[in-house]
Formats: sequence, structure tokens, C-alpha cells
Amino acid sequence: MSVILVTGGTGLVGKAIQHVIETELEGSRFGKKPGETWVFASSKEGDLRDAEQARKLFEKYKPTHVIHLAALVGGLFANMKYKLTFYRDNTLINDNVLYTSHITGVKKLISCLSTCVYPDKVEYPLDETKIHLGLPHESNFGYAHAKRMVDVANHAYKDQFGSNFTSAIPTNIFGPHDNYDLESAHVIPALVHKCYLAKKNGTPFIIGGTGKPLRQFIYSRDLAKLFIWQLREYDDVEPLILSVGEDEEVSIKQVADAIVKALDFKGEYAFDPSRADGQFRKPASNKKLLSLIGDFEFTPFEQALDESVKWFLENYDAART
Ligand code: NAP
Ligand code: GFB
Repeated sequence: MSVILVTGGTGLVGKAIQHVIETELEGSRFGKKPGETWVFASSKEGDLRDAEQARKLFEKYKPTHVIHLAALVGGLFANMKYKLTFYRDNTLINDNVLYTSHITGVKKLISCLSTCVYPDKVEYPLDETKIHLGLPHESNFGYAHAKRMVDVANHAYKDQFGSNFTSAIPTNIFGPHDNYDLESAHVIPALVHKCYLAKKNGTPFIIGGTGKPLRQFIYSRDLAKLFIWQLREYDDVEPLILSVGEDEEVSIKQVADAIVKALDFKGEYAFDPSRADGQFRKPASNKKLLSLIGDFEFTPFEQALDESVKWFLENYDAART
């Protein structure tokens, strides 16, 4: 019997893992295995910034495995505005989840980092050996440092207790059940929501920044499959980048054009260069992942965007807007 606890199980990534576990054939490559119980916990089940609530959550479900997604998460503008909050909340959450996993004897823990934790000035492409080789981009140094310390803690737990704790480093993620709040969202959900409102109200669609920065985007439902694979197959303490290839970089302008097309927006759209561009690029290599997983089909960006926009339009009233 295995109990897999997904902390942050009600967010963008958690909902994607739940979708894959519930739709893939039981026993298939990415399906639930016989004898597995999957638990998708929200903050209502316990505020993981609080050690006592973390302990109670683990006591309730007695997880044998943990996929740790819970975090204070936000896009560039939120990170720029609330650096201490992103640092402290995520530091508290991460310390409580790692420590509670240790004292309750969790067999395996995968924590979620992000490619934005990487040094801003480093030789590209980013790979798993470069996380600590310099300061992260100042726009999100609070969140980035909190996430980097998970890697430090994983090594310390492994060294002192032999814990099977590791981490995943996804690139920018998008998909159904995203956070579409105009101020705290990441770029794709923010622009989907903005374009939707521009179309509905007949107003201009304004994109922050110059549109020049480059990003890699992974569809949440593809990432979900990679997490399930990592849970079953990867037992190294070193982090593993979960991303599309470094040649899949797209500019923010290309993203905006794709959103205009997906929403069939006919109005005018413009850029607001008074808003920050953030990090210019953070190209991550997925070579290590592909060398381990063998074949993996990423969903084409346009198809993933269409599915995400469709979900948004069908669930607007229930979405986090
Ligand atoms: P999300 O949609 O904002 O979901 C966050 C999840 O964490 C929700 O289930 C939320 O619960 C939970 N949570 C937040 N604060 C909590 C607390 N104090 N105690 C317990 N649970 C709490 O985030 P996401 O995009 O799915 O992110 C999942 C993971 O991926 C995070 O670790 C994030 O750092 C990482 N990541 C995200 C991106 C991206 O582009 N989205 C990129 C790289 C890495 P409620 O629903 O109750 O609020
Ligand atoms: O997804 P995003 O907010 O975060 O992307 P980062 C920011 C890029 O999109 C910048 C442009 O170049 C912005 O100028 N952009 C244009 C917008 N319009 C908008 C908009 O309305 N909202 C947003 N959010 N961006 C984040 C980190 O960096 O990467 C987080 O700050 C997290 O910690 C995330 O790790 C994955 O990719 O710049």
C-alpha cells in the first residue's frame, strides 16, 4: 500500500497530476498503480507555514510518498512586490514539509523548484549543476532563495539521515486551473484573462514590458506525467529539470500573438514598456531528463494553449480571477 500526498494539490500543477492519475489507465505508464491512494491537499487541509498543521496533515494521511507543490506562487510583478513574503512563506512551508516528511518516515519526497531559481548571470543553457553558481535575478530573489534552500536541505537530509528527498525544476508552466488574477498571475494566464476582457469590453489588450524576453513553457498536463514518472523512477538527490527543450524558447510577443489567435481577438493590442521585462531569458536544458525517460511527447504549444483557453472560457466563474 502506498499513500502519495500531493501538497498544493488544488493548484495548477496539482490539478494536472489529479487529471492524469484519474484519466490514464490504471497500471499504465502514467496511471495510478494498484494499491496506491492519491491525496490532493489544499491549504484548507492545513496551512503548511504552521508546523503543527503540517504534522496534523501527515498524521491524518500517513503518506509513504510526497510530491511537494504547496507554495506561495506568483508571476514577475507579484514577486517584485512581495520579496520577503515569498521568501518567508515558502521557507516556512518547505522546512515544515521536509522536516515532517523526515520525522514521519516518508519513503520518498519530491519538492518543486523552478528555473527562475537559477543565477541570472550564468553560462547557458541552464542545467542541474548550475543552481548555486551566482545570484538569481533580483526580480524574484526572495522566492528563488527559498526554493534554492530546498536543494541544500535535500542534500543535508540525505547526508545526515540517508533520506530519499529530491526535487524537480520545472520551467514556466501553464494549463487548466491556473491562477488568472491580473496582478499575481504568470504571463500566460494573465494575458489570456486580459485578452478575454479586452474582447468582452471592446478595450485595447495591453501586454506588460517590451515583449522581447524569451521563455520556455511546459503544459501542466505534460509536467504532471513527468512528476509521476519521477516519483516512480528517479531516486537521486540531485534536482531534475522538467522542461521542454532549450530550442523551444518563445518571446512574450509570440505568446501574445498566440493568445490573440486562440481567443480570436480582433481589437488592437499594444505593449506597455513602463512595466518590467524581468529576466531576459532562462533557457534550461532537458537533456538529463530525456537521457533518463527515453521517449516523451510534449504537447505542441498551440494545442496546449487552445486546451487551456477552452478550460478558462468554460470555467470563468469558478476560475481564480
Ligand atoms: P498554484 O496554482 O498557486 O497552487 C498553489 C498550491 O499550493 C495550492 O494548492 C494552494 O492551496 C497551496 N498552498 C499555497 N499556500 C499554502 C500554504 N500556506 N499551506 C498549504 N498549501 C498552500 O501554484 P502552481 O503553479 O500549481 O505551483 C505548484 C508548484 O510549482 C509550486 O511549488 C511552484 O513554486 C512551482 N512552479 C510553478 C511554476 C508556474 O509557472 N506556475 C513554474 C515553476 C515552478 P489553496 O488552493 O488552498 O490556495
Ligand atoms: O510568468 P511571468 O510573470 O514570470 O512572465 P517570469 C513575466 C514576463 O511576461 C515578463 C511579461 O517579461 C513580463 O514583462 N508580461 C507581459 C507579463 N504582460 C504580463 C502580465 O500581464 N503578467 C505577467 N506576469 N507578465 C517568474 C518568477 O518569472 O517565473 C516566478 O517571478 C516563477 O518566481 C515563474 O518562478 C515561473 O518567467 O518572468
